[in-house]
Formats: sequence, structure tokens, C-alpha cells
Amino acid sequence: MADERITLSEHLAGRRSAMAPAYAGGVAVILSRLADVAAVIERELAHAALRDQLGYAGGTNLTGDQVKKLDLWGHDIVVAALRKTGAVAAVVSEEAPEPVEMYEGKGPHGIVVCIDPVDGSSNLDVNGIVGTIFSLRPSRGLDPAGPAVLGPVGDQLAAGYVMYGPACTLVYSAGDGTHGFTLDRETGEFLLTHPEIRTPRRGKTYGINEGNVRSWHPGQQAFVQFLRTPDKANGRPYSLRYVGSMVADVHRFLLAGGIFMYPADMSDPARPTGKLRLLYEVAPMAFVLEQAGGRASTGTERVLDLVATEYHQRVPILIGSADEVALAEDFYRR
Ligand code: AHM
Ligand code: MG
Repeated sequence: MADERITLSEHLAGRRSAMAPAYAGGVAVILSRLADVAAVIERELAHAALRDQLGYAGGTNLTGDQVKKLDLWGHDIVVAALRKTGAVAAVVSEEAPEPVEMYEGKGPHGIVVCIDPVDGSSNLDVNGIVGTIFSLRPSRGLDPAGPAVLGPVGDQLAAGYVMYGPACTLVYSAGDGTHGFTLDRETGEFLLTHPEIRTPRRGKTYGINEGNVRSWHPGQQAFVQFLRTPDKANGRPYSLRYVGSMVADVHRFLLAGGIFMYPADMSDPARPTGKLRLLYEVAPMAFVLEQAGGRASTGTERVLDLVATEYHQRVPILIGSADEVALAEDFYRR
């Protein structure tokens, strides 16, 4: 059965005509290389405890998070692999304060890759699910290329993620639907298992870190209270599912419907702050979900209408089924 399935490389070749012609080759090369790196990351995760790769590396990143050994290792292998493609003009990574510029991919149709190599790293030491999230943007011939990603986040050439779970799953969109692949661990190939994913218009589940309830916007509090209030005829209460690893959480809502939320911390109403990063967490997930018929919002604005002003900018996100996201926005307006 497996050998009858379409490989990721075959799928990318078949979709070339749907991509912007000047970028199609670069997008395909980069996505194939990211898939190769994902297979390496997946093996390393499986052996991390055996190879003394768990725990902290010592030190913090620029946003003050303690850095794990696998965060740094993941950054290094991703950057090395992307450099080899010859199509990448710069990499914006969660683990580097400034973009990593690459002369190999400079030129009018170079591509900037925004990436979180190992997201959800608080799950690493408890053998929980983590992921890689990526977004490909045009460099617009800029040199240095990094600043090309500051601006409207809607202009992604492709975006996606890898989920390191019981199976290793890669989901991507290049603007022509959202497609899911599963790693065949025997051959190292990603095979098409979830073509043309469509997110249900409505779901039965929500995901949010409820420990933060006191710091939410009143509309956010009222929305979650609504989802928890029994009303059998209208499918409430919703069930709560929360992994604490964005890829695992969003993947559930992409396939099964419902809504994942990481709203702003409003403890200081004059300075609301999101947790998740726009360029390499929020915007790529928004692209993938919209291509599957879902929606992504900050609560008050469509995510893909946002404009990035900083590489590591944080924004709130409400993402999933179109109906639940629209309903959440209603609560924010009340
Ligand atoms: P990280 O980039 O430091 O790993 O943080 C991002 C992760 C997301 O994967 C997840 O959705 C969120 O943090 C969970 O945060 P919390 O532990 O506050 O619920
Ligand atoms: Mg992250």
C-alpha cells in the first residue's frame, strides 16, 4: 500500500503550476529539505534521553526563555540544511535574535524562511509532543533579506508544520489547499495521507491555558464561559483539550474542528501581550488553517491582515473552525 502513495517530492512537483512561477523551484527545494531535516529531528527526539540531549543548555534566549539543548541543536541543523538549498536568503529563527543572512540564496527571487525549529519545548523532558513550524516569504531582492519579512504577513509563499507525535506528520500549504503527509520510518519518505484537508465548519472542542483566566480580555472570559455552559440542543458544553504544544493543539483543531486560543495577557490593559510569535508560530498556522477553510484571528483582527514590525513580535491567536472563531470575535465586540 505504502509504495502506491504519493511522496512529498512528487506532490510538490505536481503542484508547481499552482505556485508563483519565479518561486516554485525554491519553495519545492526548501520544503523537501525541511522534510529531510524533520526526519532527522524525529530520530533525535526518539533517542534524546539516551544521548543526554534533554534538559537545559544553560542561558536564555532574547525573550528570556531558558534554552533547551534540543532548541539549539534544532536551530543549528535547520540553518545548515537551509543554507545548502541555495534558495534561502535569510532565516528568522526563534533561537536567533537577528535574521541569519545567507549569501547562497540572495537574488530577486530569494526566500526568507521564518522557523521555530523545536516548538513546545516545555514538553521535551516529559516525552510530550513537539513540533517544527515554518513560513516561506519572498525576500523581494532585499539585502540584507531579513527585513523583507517585516510587513504584511499575508504574503507567504508556503507555510506548514511537522508534528513529532506517535507518527511524524508534515502538513503544508503553498496557497493551493492544505495537505498532510506521514513519515514512513522505514524508507524515510513523507507519504500523502491527508490530501486536501478541510477543517469542519464547527467543532465540539476548545483548547486554551485556563490557568491564565484572570488575565484575559472580558470578551475572552465570557466566550469560554459560554462554551462551558451546558445547552444540549446547541452542542454545549464543549470539551477541553490542551497539550501545551501549539503544533499538537492546532493539528487537532485543523482535522477535527473547534478552536485553539492563546489570547493576550491583559494584566496591564494598556499593554496587552500575546505569547506566541507572529512570524514563525501564528502567521504560518493561520495560513495553513485558512487554506483548509478555517479561520485565524487575534480576537479583533484577521491574523493574515497583520503587519509584522519586529522579528520576534508576539500576538494573540484564536484559530480553528470558521464558526467558533467568528463567535469568539462576537464576544470580543460585545
Ligand atoms: P515555546 O516556543 O517556548 O516552546 O513556547 C510556545 C508554546 C506553544 O507551543 C504552546 O501553544 C504554548 O507555548 C503553551 O504555553 P503555556 O505553557 O503558557 O500554556
Ligand atoms: Mg516556539
